[in-house]
Amino acid sequence: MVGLATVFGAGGGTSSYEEVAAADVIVMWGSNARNAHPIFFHHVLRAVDRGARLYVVDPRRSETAAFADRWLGLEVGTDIALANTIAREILHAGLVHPDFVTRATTGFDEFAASVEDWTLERGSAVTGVPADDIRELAHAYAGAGAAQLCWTLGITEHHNGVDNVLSLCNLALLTGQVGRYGAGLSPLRGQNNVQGGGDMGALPDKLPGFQDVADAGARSRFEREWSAPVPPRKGWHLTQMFDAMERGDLRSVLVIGENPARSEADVSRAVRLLEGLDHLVVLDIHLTRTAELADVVLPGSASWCESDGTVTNSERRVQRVRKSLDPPGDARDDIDILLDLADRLGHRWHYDSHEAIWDEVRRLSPMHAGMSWRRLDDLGGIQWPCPSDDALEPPFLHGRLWAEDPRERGRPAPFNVVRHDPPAEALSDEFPLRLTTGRRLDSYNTGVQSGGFPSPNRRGETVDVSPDDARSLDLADGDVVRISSARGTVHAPVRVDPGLRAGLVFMTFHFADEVDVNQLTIDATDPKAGTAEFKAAAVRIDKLVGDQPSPPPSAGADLGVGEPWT
Ligand SMILES: Nc1nc2c(c(=O)[nH]1)N[C@H]1C(S)=C(S)[C@@H](COP(=O)(O)OP(=O)(O)OC[C@H]3O[C@@H](n4cnc5c(=O)[nH]c(N)nc54)[C@H](O)[C@@H]3O)O[C@H]1N2
Ligand SMILES: Nc1nc2c(c(=O)[nH]1)N[C@H]1C(S)=C(S)[C@@H](COP(=O)(O)OP(=O)(O)OC[C@H]3O[C@@H](n4cnc5c(=O)[nH]c(N)nc54)[C@H](O)[C@@H]3O)O[C@H]1N2
Ligand SMILES: [Mo]
Repeated sequence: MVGLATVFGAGGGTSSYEEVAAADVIVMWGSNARNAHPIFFHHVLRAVDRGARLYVVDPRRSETAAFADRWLGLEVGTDIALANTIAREILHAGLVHPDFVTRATTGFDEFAASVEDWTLERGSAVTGVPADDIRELAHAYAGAGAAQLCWTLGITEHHNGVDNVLSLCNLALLTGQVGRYGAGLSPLRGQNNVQGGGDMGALPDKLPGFQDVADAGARSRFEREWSAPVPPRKGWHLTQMFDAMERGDLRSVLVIGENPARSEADVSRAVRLLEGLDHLVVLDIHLTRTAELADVVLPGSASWCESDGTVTNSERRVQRVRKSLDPPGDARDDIDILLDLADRLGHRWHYDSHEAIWDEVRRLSPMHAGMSWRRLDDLGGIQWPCPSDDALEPPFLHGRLWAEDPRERGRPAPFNVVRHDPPAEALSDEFPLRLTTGRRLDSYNTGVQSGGFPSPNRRGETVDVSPDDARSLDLADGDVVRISSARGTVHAPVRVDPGLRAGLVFMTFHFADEVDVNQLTIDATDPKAGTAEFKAAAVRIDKLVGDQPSPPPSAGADLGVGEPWT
């Protein structure tokens, strides 16, 4: 979102799902949507059924790549090299959209000069992708009537995630594949309401509606409504909070609906810092590993179907959720718990209803102003921006960039020079393998919400290795191995995956209570977005011989698709 905001001024996906289904070329870059965004992927497949070409850029031949016309299997962390090579090919093949570049962008000359070294040969050598495949993608993307470029964590979860995003934005600016029906940039959001969280100001430097805390005018509107001062100082990202704990500047933390004692990179450090806090409070619907470390647990908050409110999805569509079940036992709505907390802290927050809370959002966030609950009901959801009661939803963002009149066009979108920058941790003799981590279809994040009930297809954690590495390390399916990085060690059974290239290893973090994968990951973070490099650590694998620690029960025992997970 930081990258998109830098280029276009707004941190949201540009297109609606309907437009994805209408695109002629779709590039899924570092995104395994078949597993992680199945609803969105359904729209991709509708486009494919209509004859759209699908490209997948992923180091693994992922479940999504299985549907692709072409899979570009690059080395982990070489996305900028690939994007710059594609850009140079577009430039040299005369496929730039000259009108769009002249009218709507800045910094073209400097950018064009910066990619001049990225010949197909060099790009292919650095990324490991055949030159013909790079050329094909460049021509298909630039030549498409409407192309969608979609990405997720394979792009963002790197120490240079923002630069990765900027390198993709450059491709859209070169070719004019943005701001038109069907053409756009779609970063898919992770959790169901993570877009909504950002929209409501759950970012260190933003008030609701992406209004800057540094903007005195915006602050004073909130101060009037709230009768309280709004601090102008930028807050901390999650990763900065852990650094602040280490320095002793952060002593007390309230965690709401997050399990950092499992989900943080270099998690032993995270646990040590959480344990060292003066005061840790956890508000969750489950007793998580993080809750076990807490001084106070506020248990049994109501889950999404047990309360009212809104969620916002990846296409910026705000939809209502309604209470359909009573929460069990003493469980209460999260908002009621927060209102009580505010009360104890000496602030009187009073709302008659959930709708009254939403109406406050509409008064303070211009992009939500036209979304009354009534209209949300009538229309079944509305995309932002929706500034007034009669505003019709815009299907896509940044159409202004195509306007003839420079006043309507507004601020041009800058090209950004970005340089190839390999993963923070280089491979070495001690740690010669590249570990990347990610998701499966049938499990969810740290496993808190998916581990507690049986699923017919779920198998426990495995370490997926390439057939080449299995041969050289003398490993077979089910062999329990020790996986180590400079930070920690875990044990897991091997699964040989023909979709992996030599040197690449894959694990999930879904079974973290049995195999705590984030013991291995590195907390190198992007300075601009604060995102950790979950996608690239250096590890070694040792086969266990003789009397070695037995594998964690669920990890070893239920290897094999089709066996119930208990
Ligand atoms: N079933 C299921 N769905 C989920 C979730 C879940 O846990 N389970 N979690 C949700 C959340 S919070 C999120 S954020 C999303 C995440 O959704 P995705 O980002 O699609 O999920 P991941 O599997 O983490 O990573 C995507 C792909 O990035 C690739 N990758 C790794 N390194 C690189 C690289 O250097 N370059 C490129 N181009 N690709 C790379 C991996 O091989 C992987 O296939 O999913 C959401 N949906
Ligand atoms: N190795 C590795 N680690 C990763 C990643 C990776 O790709 N690889 N991905 C990272 C990413 S993208 C993400 S998003 C994080 C996810 O990391 P977390 O957010 O820490 O993991 P979850 O398991 O999704 O935890 C969500 C918690 O919210 C609680 N919850 C659910 N609904 C409600 C509710 O209505 N109210 C309250 N109060 N609580 C609720 C659940 O019980 C659960 O404990 O993990 C990160 N960690
Ligand atoms: Mo996520």
